[in-house]
Amino acid sequence: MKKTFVLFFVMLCITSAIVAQQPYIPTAENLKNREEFQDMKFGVFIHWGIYSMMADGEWIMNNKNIQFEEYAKLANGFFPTKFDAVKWVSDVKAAGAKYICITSRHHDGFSMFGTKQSDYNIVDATPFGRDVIKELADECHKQGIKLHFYYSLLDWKRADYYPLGRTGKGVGRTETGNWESYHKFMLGQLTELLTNYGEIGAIWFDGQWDQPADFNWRMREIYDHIHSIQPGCLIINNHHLAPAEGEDGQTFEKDLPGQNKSGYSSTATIGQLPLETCETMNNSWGYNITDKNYKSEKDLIHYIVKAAGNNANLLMNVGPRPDGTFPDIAISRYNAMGEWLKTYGETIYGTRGGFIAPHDWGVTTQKGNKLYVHILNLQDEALYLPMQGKRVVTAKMFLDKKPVKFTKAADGIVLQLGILPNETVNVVELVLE
Ligand code: FHN
Repeated sequence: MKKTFVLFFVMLCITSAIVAQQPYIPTAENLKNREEFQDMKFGVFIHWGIYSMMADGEWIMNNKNIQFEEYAKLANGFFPTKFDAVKWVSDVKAAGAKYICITSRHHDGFSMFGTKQSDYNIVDATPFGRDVIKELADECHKQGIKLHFYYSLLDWKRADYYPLGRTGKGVGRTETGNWESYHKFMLGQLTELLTNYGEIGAIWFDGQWDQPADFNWRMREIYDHIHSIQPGCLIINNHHLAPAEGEDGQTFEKDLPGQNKSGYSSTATIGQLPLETCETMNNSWGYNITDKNYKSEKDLIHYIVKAAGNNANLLMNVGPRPDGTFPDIAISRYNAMGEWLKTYGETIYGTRGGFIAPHDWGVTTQKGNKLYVHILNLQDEALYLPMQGKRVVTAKMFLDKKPVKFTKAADGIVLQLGILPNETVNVVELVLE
């Protein structure tokens, strides 16, 4: 009897291991969505939650060691009188962005959508009582903006998020929880997010880094669950690592792919999946009333160009105020990006990183037989381009279509610009044979 049981147990382990190792085969719809995702090039990231009321970023609960029972009372005062999904989506469109990624639940554990898995959510726990995610989803579908959900894997409130991770140690959780219950809670919420809000472009996970590297999050089960509900939904996990089986995209936090200025990306080797870089417009994700350190219009435009030249999308963040409005300065910066994209969108949307690698002077993007040379920083009136055996038929300034002279050089050409480039971005359009 004992022998049979041991044999059964061993077989079960082997079967589970085999099942767990099955390669993920994305559906045709998923592959198509990956292409469309890459074509969109620009998205707006939204960090909004009850933390916005304290106007000091989304980590305030952890940073100030606010006890979770006390923090939860913030929900009683959350009433964003000016929240207007129509205005948000219109602002996003004016920015030239094609998708929104919004925090459905951040590390504080508060759900910004109507969930039946816990009453700690915007519908049940605030006097506002409206499902803002539903209103946003409806408006996104109406205005043709794709919707992605940020979803925190870690939770600073729930007792069943146990073992506790390396953050949120001072928020007063003392109970020892039960991971199975937390896992079920997450699956339940993901089911809701993928059934109650129409087609979802992506689930964007965050927080895996809270647990040790060998911790078993059972991510593959979570990924398969998502794909069983919406096979076309992309899965992106901001784990700061190389992509894992079951994922559909790779994001880099505050870094272009291959860089590690942020310190997050040291082990994030570039994989084969569609790429994205997420960045703050000032230095904060959630609303921070004292953070006026906004990037300039020029820097933001350069960032979208550099992302595209690095074959990545840009996901540029805004932290709405507690009343539900975007800070004025954020709107004005987004508008500037949108204005630039009205003229130069053709050189960004639908492109892929050009075959000429990014340089200090700028980057290239490519679509069909056109190569767009984005000059961002050049101290000369001429520019050498290594053409890797490709023949250039014509070269002209993208803006006014004036021809640009070029001469042949070893393994490439030299563009004779005739002036020092002085636009925010000087784009030369090359037609290749
Ligand atoms: O801790 C979060 C942070 O609050 C924010 O959501 C960013 C967005 O990329 N991700 C985490 C830090 O890696």
